[in-house]
Amino acid sequence: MIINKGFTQKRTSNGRLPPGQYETKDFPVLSLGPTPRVTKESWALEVKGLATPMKWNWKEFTSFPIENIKTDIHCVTRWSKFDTMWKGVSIDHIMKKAKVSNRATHLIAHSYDGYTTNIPIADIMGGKAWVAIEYEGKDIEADHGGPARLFIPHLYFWKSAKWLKALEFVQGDHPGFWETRGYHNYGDPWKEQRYTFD
Ligand SMILES: Nc1nc2c(c(=O)[nH]1)N[C@H]1C(S)=C(S)[C@@H](COP(=O)(O)O)O[C@H]1N2
Ligand SMILES: [Mo]
Repeated sequence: MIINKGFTQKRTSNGRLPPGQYETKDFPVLSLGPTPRVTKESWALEVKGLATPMKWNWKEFTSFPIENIKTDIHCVTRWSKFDTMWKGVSIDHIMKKAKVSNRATHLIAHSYDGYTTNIPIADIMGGKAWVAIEYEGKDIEADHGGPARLFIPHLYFWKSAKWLKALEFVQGDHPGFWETRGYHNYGDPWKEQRYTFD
């Protein structure tokens, strides 16, 4: 067996960084408008569409099983951040609670600032997506989507809707805010799906 050490090392250090990305230790804020004022007291999460309609307040929602997630995140503006730590409720759990119909093919996430984004159901099931309620052991800062944001780390970060208000399960694909304004419909960082025709 031949082990080429240089090659192995290069692969290891690059293996984490998707093409066209650089690593940052900062946590930039990217929002389309001002940060909406959403408190834990005023926050609620609704489930609608092809599911049993549900609405949970903060206390109800945070009584669901909370998972720890440690993973890298990738923003379309080319920064990646390694080993970020989050706590959240899995979308699997939410889908089970709301008895989401198997006719649903996509999720539309709705936010308190009017933002929307679309994700295929396959990308939110099987421990791939959460409603995050903590970042690095603390409440999520308002600018980063607190009290609760969607968290789908295997896709570019614009799919992780901040100030999450509702999860709508639908049949068929309905592009969201950025997806109708030039961003890629799916957004896989490893395939560099940044813009519509990538
Ligand atoms: N509700 C809402 N969610 C949003 C956005 C937004 O403007 N509103 N911006 C998106 C974009 S374009 C990115 S890159 C990430 C940025 O998250 P951050 O500000 O925590 O870094 O949030 C996404 N989620
Ligand atoms: Mo973004």
